[in-house]
Amino acid sequence: MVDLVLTTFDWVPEGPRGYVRDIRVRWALEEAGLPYRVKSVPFAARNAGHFSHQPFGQVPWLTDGDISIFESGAILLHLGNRSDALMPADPRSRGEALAWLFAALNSVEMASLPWSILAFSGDTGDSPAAKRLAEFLEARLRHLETVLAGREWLAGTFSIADILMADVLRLVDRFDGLAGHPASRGYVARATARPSFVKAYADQMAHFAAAD
Ligand SMILES: N[C@@H](CCC(=O)N[C@@H](CS)C(=O)NCC(=O)O)C(=O)O
Repeated sequence: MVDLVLTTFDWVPEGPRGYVRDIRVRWALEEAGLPYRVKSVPFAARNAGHFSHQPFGQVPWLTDGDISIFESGAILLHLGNRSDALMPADPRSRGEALAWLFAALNSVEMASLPWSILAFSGDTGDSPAAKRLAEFLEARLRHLETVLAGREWLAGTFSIADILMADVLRLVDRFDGLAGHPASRGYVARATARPSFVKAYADQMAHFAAAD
């Protein structure tokens, strides 16, 4: 009996394909070797049932039996507690993984997402607001580059912190924001070469293509 059910949209436009956040959950589930099913909700019409699982009408969410969890970070923490493949066992490294998981979301993605939205909409970055956002992100990336130059994975061994950080940086790299940050680029390449990411990516692309 498969208790883990990941819910994502039935379809999204081509632009975000490969970057929809259900990939973080697919990736973690594949790393952990946990069996799961994928369910779809309509992208076009979000109903009350959708909002009862994800209060912002977004995806992903995961159900584990009768537990329903939204927010990709919370979902990965839940899975990290279920599998040693996703979280180091010793308390010191576990603490590091937790800190980097929040850093990925609250220090790096917090800076990268507004920048990515502008890049995605084709903003050339000439306005004062766009320049300010680019500088804000650059400051985060500069410090992260120093960290990543000295280690293979954020908390010693590969963990959910790496899934989140690599996925956040992958979107920055898509718009060439990692130019001048070779260690960060190498980290993204290393993470996305993992068979679990390759499968998660292929599965997401196939899922959305099936609805075209
Ligand atoms: N903080 C949320 C963000 C979720 C999110 O932005 N989901 C996107 C897909 S990647 C979405 O549902 N977008 C549609 C919308 O915002 O209406 C998480 O990490 O789970």
